Amino acid sequence: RVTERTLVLVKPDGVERKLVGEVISRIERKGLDIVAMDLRTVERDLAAQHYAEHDGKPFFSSLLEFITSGPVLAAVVEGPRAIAAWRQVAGGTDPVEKATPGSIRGDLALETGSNLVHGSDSPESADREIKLWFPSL
Ligand code: DAT
Ligand code: MG
Repeated sequence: RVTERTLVLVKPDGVERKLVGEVISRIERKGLDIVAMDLRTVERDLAAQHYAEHDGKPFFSSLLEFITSGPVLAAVVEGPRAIAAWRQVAGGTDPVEKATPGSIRGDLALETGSNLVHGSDSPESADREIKLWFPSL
């Protein structure tokens, strides 16, 4: 499969800090296409399903607290190798230790718990997350 889709989120810290335009700009500058986009406040149930792989980890409850704390921008983004391409643009999970300069997290975030953006980590995750967030697609 040449063309992939991935789920992108601008998390509540990114919306609060008015970085939605910055993130959209980086999606576009990378050459990726925006297929769907929606600003919404996340219910706890959706948050728990979205982050189900982290259920039981020490940071799980604070993660749910954080992701439901304000509006998020959710988008489906498409292009060749979109999943890896977006993970590269976003940067590694820890904005200081893992995210490279030039990435969103590397440039603009400081803490793992508030690292601005999400991107699906595999084709299976992308399918699952897109169905969860955009069931009509
Ligand atoms: P990513 O968002 O890069 O896919 P992940 O799926 O491992 O990272 O974790 C999801 C989110 O959970 C991550 O963006 C921030 C939070 N998180 C992960 N590990 C954490 C940790 N050790 N302490 C606090 N928050 C953490
Ligand atoms: Mg992840």
